[in-house]
Amino acid sequence: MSHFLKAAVAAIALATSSGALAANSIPQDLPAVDVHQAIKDVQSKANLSIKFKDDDEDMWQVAGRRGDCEDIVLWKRQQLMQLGFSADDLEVLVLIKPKSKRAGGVREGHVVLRVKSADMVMDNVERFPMNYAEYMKRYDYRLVCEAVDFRPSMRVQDRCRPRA
Ligand SMILES: [Ca+2]
Repeated sequence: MSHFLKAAVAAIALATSSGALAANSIPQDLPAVDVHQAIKDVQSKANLSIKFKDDDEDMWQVAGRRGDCEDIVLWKRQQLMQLGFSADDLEVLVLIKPKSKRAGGVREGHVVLRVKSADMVMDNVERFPMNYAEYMKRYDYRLVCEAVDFRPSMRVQDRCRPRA
């Protein structure tokens, strides 16, 4: 399926599941794709349904009703893939603040989801997705790597794809 078509199907699936569009009223001509709306909807669904709860062991698992930043990212990634976004379009980014204090010998890091095709970042502390460049600038983050291995317990560096 082409990216365009997948995104269109995703937009329809989301509209249908949220009750905004009855299944029998899907038009024959596909509507203008609103990938941004789909991303926004997943973001707000996560904000409403998942309660932030930190874990000391840095375990990566798809959030249920609770989770921390990486768990919520995995949940959003799963949701977007169910809506037709491709795995290649969804980057799990590990970030760090250059000046953050060390806590227990480890500098405070953060994990966010970037949707490459829309150039948007989804962060659990934000109400809405943000443009990637604006986001990085606002928070003064440094990109550590893109995580590509999501098994529950691993060292961060073992999760990462080397970046060119
Ligand atoms: Ca976790």
